[in-house]
Formats: sequence, C-alpha cells, structure tokens
Amino acid sequence: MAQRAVKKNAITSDGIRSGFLSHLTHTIGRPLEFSSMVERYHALSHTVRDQLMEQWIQAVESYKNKNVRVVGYLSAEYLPGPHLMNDLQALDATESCREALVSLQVDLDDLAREEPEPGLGNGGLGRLAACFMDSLATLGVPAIGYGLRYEFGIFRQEIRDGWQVERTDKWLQFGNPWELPIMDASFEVGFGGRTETYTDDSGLVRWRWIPGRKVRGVPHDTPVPGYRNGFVNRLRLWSAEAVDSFDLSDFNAGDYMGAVRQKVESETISKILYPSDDNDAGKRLRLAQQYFFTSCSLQDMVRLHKLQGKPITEFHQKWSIQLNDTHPSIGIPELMRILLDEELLGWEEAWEITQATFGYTNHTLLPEALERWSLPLFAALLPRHLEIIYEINERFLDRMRNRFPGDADRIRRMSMIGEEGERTVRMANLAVVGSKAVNGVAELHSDLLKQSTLRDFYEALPDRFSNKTNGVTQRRWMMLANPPLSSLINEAIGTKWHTDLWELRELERFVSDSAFLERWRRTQEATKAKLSQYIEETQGIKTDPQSIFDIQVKRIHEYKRQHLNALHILSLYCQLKGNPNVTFTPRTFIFGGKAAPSYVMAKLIIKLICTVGDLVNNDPDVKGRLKVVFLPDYNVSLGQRIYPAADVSEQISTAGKEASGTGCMKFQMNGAVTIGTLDGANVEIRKEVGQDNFFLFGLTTQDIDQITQKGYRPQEFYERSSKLREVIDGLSEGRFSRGDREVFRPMLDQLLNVDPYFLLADFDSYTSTQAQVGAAYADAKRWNRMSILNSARSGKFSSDRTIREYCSDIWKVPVPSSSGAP
Ligand code: 26V
Repeated sequence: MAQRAVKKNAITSDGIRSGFLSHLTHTIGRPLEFSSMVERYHALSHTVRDQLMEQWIQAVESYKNKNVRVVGYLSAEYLPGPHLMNDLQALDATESCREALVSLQVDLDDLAREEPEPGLGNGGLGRLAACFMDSLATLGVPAIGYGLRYEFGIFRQEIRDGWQVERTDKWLQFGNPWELPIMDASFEVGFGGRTETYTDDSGLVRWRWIPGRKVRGVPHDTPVPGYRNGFVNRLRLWSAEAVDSFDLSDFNAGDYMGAVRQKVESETISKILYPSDDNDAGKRLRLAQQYFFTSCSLQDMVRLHKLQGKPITEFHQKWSIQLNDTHPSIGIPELMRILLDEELLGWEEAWEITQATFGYTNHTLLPEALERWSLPLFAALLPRHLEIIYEINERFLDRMRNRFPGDADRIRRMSMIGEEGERTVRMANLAVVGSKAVNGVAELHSDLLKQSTLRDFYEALPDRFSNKTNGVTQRRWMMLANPPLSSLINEAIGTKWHTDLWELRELERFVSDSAFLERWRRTQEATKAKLSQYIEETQGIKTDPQSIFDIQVKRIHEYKRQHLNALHILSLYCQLKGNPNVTFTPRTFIFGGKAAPSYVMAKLIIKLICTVGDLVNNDPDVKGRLKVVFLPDYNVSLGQRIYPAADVSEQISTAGKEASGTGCMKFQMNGAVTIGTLDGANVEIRKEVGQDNFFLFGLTTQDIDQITQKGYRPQEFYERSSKLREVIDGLSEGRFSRGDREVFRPMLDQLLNVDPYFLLADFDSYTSTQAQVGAAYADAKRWNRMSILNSARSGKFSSDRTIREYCSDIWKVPVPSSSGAP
C-alpha cells in the first residue's frame, strides 16, 4: 500500500526543477547564474527535504494515533554521513534530480560534493547508530534517534610531516538544510544545587531537587527516510541554549559580563564532541552532555506519551528505550526521578516501569573504556540522581546478599559504587541493573561479557543477557558507495537484496561462470582505478589498480594493531631489497583513521605508517611492487570511496579486544577478502564465508589467556624470529627513518618489554598468512571466486537483520509485514 502511495506521488524531474529554482529565489535569494555551488546545494537540499516533510507528517500521525510502541534510541554519537544522495536514493528520485539539474546545466555530483558530513561521533559506535536509523525507517518501525547536536564534530585530520594535526570541524558554518529546529518542543535541564524533602498533601515524605542552574535544550530534527517505503523517522538532536528567563536586561548593569558568561556556559554543553573513544576520566562537561541530552529526550518521550492521553504508568508500554553504551545510562535514575519526584509514583512502581523500559547495549570489553565517574564530581552535578542510585544500589545489593550469602567480594564487585582508590559511580553496573535486557554486539563479545566483564551479573541474572551481532546498511555501503557493483548484482539477481540482503546468496550460482567472474573482476578494477585517481589527486602518489589493494581503515588504537600491519610492510620491503628477483604480487597498502588527540602512541602509529610510506614510495628498488598510502581525515564519505575498492580487508585486532567491528562487514559486502584474527565479528564472517574464503591468523583468546598466565615475554619472540629482528632492529637503528633512531623508541620499548596487544607473538603467523594472500591473488580465478562468495555470504551482516532481532527479542515491537518489500 505504501508503495502505491509513493508511486502516486512520484517525484518528477519537473517537480524538482521548479522546487530547486524556487528555493534558489525564495530561500537562498540568488538567481541561478550568480549562485555558488554551496548555494545550489542548499537549494537542492531544501527541495529534497520538502519531499520528505510530507511523508514525515504522515508518519508522525500514523504512530501518534495507533497503539504502537515507539523505539527511543539514545546515543551520544551519530555518524549519518552526507544526506543528499542517500535521501534521493530512498525517495527513488536520483535520476529525476539529475535530469532536472542537467536541464539547468548543473551537475548533481558537483552539488553533492558541497555537503559537509555531520561528524557527530568517533567511529563504530556512532556509525552503528546511523545504520540502525536507516534500517528502522526501512523496516517501517516508528523510532526516534535521540542525541546531541554538537556544534563541532570530530576534528578534521591533517597530516604534517607524518604527524596528525587536528583542525576544528565547522560543519554548521554554512547552515544545515537538513535539520528543522522545533522551538516549542524544548525543555529545561537542571544541574547542581541541592535536594530537600517535604511532606505532600497525603502526608507522605517526598524529595525534590533544587538545581543550581538550568540549561535549555532545543531539538533539531533531521528526517530519516526508509528505503522507498514512504516512511520517515526522525533524528532528534538537542542543542543547548541559555534558559528563556535569561534576559540581559534583567541583570543589573553591573554584572553584564557575568550574565554573558552564564549564557556562554550554557551553550558550551553542546559545543563539541569528545574526540576520544576510550577514556575521558573526570571530564565534568562530558557528564553534563550525557545528562543534558538524556534528560531532554526522556522529557520529550514523557510529553509525547501524555499527548496521547495515556497515564504515565503505561510509559513502558508505549516506549522502548535502547541505551547505546553507558553514555545515556543516566537515563535510568532520570526516569526514576521523573516518576518519583514529578509524577509522584511510589518506588516499586517507578522501578518496574523504568526497568521494563530500558535495554542496554555494551560495546567494549576494554576496562579503560568502561565509564566510571568520580563520586564527588557526580554528587556536585547530579545530587538527586546520586541519591536515587544509592537507593537502587542498596535494594539490588540486598537481593544479591540473599542470593549469595557470605560472598562479600561478589557484592563489592557488583556495587554501583566503586570503592577502590577514589570512589566512583560505575555506569555499566547501573545500566545492567536498570535494564530489562543487556546485549553484546557479536557472538564472541557477548560470550566474553558473560565470562568476564559482566560475569557476576550474568550469574545473577542470566535471562537478561543476549547477543545482537552488529550489521551495516547495504543501502549506503553497497548501493550508494558502489553503483557499478550494485548494477552488476541487480542485473544478475534482481533488486530484492536492497531490502533483504540474504538474497545475495543467489550470486553463488555465478561462481563458476567465467564471463560473470570476469565482469566482477573488471568492475572491481574500475573502482580501484577511481580510488587510485583520488589518491593521486589528493596525495600525489601513483598507485597501480592491478596491484592488491590491501586496506585498513578504522580508529587508530594499539589493540587494532595498525602497527602490526606496518611492521609487515617493512618486512616485505626488506625481503624485496634483499632479493629483487623473488616472485611477489604487487601490493598497495592503504590506511585511514584518526587518533584521539591525547593518545600519544596512536599518533606515533600514524607517524610510523607515514614514515614507511615515505621510505617505500620513494625507493626505486621496490617500484611497481609496493606502495603505502595514508589517507587523511577518514570519515563516512571517504569510507564510501574506500570500501568498494578493497581486495583485502585488514581485521587484525588482538583476539578478545574488538567488540565487533563493522568495517569488516562493509568490506565483505563489497567483495573484499578478510585477513583477520578470531576476534569480534570476524568469527561470524568466517563462519558465513567458510574457512577457505577467509585468511585466518594469530592467537585465540584462549591462547592469550594461557600465555598471559605463563607470563608473556615478547623478547623471546623477537629472538626467535629473524624477520621480526630485521624490522625491529632496522627501526631501532633508524634505517627506515632517515637515520632518526629516537622517533619510534617509545613504541619499540613498549613492544619488546610489555607488548600488551601481542604483536610480536602474532607477527610470524601474520606474515606467513599474508604470503598466502599474495599467492591466492595471483590466481585470478580463485580470487574472483573468493570475492564473489564473500559478497554472496554477507546477508547476515545487514543492519536490517540486526534491527529485526532487537525488535523481536528486546523492544517487542512488530515489524510491519509489508516492510522491506517495496
Ligand atoms: C567510550 C568512551 C569512554 C569515555 C570517553 C568517550 C567515549 C566515547 C566512546 C566510547 C565508546 C567506545 C565503545 C565503542 O566505540 N565500541 C565500538 O562499538 C562498535 C559498534 O558496536 C564496535 O563495532 C567496535 O568493535 C567497538 O570498539
């Protein structure tokens, strides 16, 4: 039915043309011939947004009135990528748009390049939230994505002399045509102050919070269209403003500056994204950000609930709230506060509603990334919430003392208050206890959570735990990013895979069809040639599209081991120098990724990669065989260029450290073959594609546990492996860094003496597996087969599958049956 509606309202080229011209005149105020690219981009975006608004209003009405449960997805980060081409694709209006613009001598792709992407996240966690929003809309599930409208997103990365330099990201500089501020849906959020008790009319003692200051949250809504189903959800991001009551004229003239300072302080809350994805201990502003957006979001959901005339006691029947990591877990005591102090419910009832509302997704096992707040800091900013947490904790620990009598250690570990050293509030413990469901993001990760990080909780509450393996949207990561491959697939098996990725299995019919294999190969080569051209234009480095494109793009982190990749390249380099006649499949190594500005070792890893590039790319002895490229400022847009052009996907984290990884899935869909460890989603990718179509190496989590128990001595691996000695000694002697012996010293010391991520232990296994990759590629037929099978067997890794699982197991919301079948 939805489909008919869309067809009826089909977006015509004439419609777009007149909308575009009208916006140029009325919104932008420029005639076509004098308008800049940015202005034209804005006019077009407004035209597209107009189309979305009509469907948007319909969608709101449809779930306001019906008795459907709505998903509130709470995430401190979103990385949606550029909207224009995605939304045109969803509306099935790309071609009419192209046509309309051509008639005005304007090129659609030129305009699309003007769009700055919203970098409102650090990496995988934020991008996952964006893929989920796409799948929710495509499945027709009513949902609101709540988050923060950071004025400055993740920094822009530049590379100077091989070092990362950060530049501010002014993504809102020219305005954002995709968002709509909704002034009359704003809320006040309190901070600091004190709490007090009072006796209510019925003689009950109640609490209230008298905040020391207040900040206003204004929602900015961005439409999130489903794929050709006429359905539109919204991404609602909160921006901080000074409260209305703040009026400069109210302040006595003497404190004018002080008054302005208050305004600036309020607005600071949504100023900037913290560019770190592991720890920001003690960052008061970060806690303020988390509480700010979570409180606004909850107040909004309560408001929408009441608009329907529903009693607050039915809140959990109308809303299912998912916590994307612990960042919004302050929502648990905040909902309790609303129910207890504002709605005047009793504790038991409030707790039942709260617990029935929330689900918590854990995204990391790294102990340093588990959020803990200093207790004094927390008490000063959120005194009422701390009291509520104490009460939740006491009641929970009482239950646990009954369950596990005499086990004081266990009780200490499960407490929401950490007592070792400085007292802290442990957000993961709070999130587990306050939610009806807890999940990890890949099978291995969910198992490890149960066995280690959250073991005590699993033993006490086994039914609460489940796995929801991550996924990514094929609409952005195949259809938008890789039109040539998508067309080839459409031609071969039709278009059902657009909304049902399992359909790609049909490609298996072609793995022995030499004509198809050849077309597949040529398509990939053309895509590689495009990336090659981009690299030459932006980096001035020539690369050969016939060489293996071996790619690692992700945040730079020691556990992700980009430096293992770099050590391998150095080893190849030595090999080629020592034996110029050795048979060798030419390779281009491509890297991309940002390092947290304060993460010294990660920045040194970037320097290492660039140093290796400098060495290899300028040595005539390895010309035509080895190239190394570091592409600066890796983000969603760049990812769209990169994933389709990969032959080899590097997924080489230390086993047990990468919760899931999602880049691995984007590579696989596009036909890259993985070299990887048994970590995160790699385990499931290998299971899907079969061991013959995956290059496995390295220690397993069990191996690592064993070695650790015996006492890991990295020096032994160094002494045993001549190849390893060659690269480590070379680095140490400055042979790869123009004589500089000091620059990599901290890294070498760390590797030889501690090596917490087992690079040296995995080095030989990695290099020999890489040799197998080279040999396999040399056999074009074998490689093409592997490539097709990787894509054909990527069905599981669509975020549509993931969202269906969340809907049925956690949120208990029906997925409309017509969805996914436009
Ligand atoms: C944690 C923290 C800790 C405090 C400082 C700021 C900050 C910012 C982000 C995070 C989240 C780290 C967790 C994370 O990003 N995990 C990644 O989640 C992906 C989606 O599930 C997953 O694929 C990656 O394996 C996992 O590292």
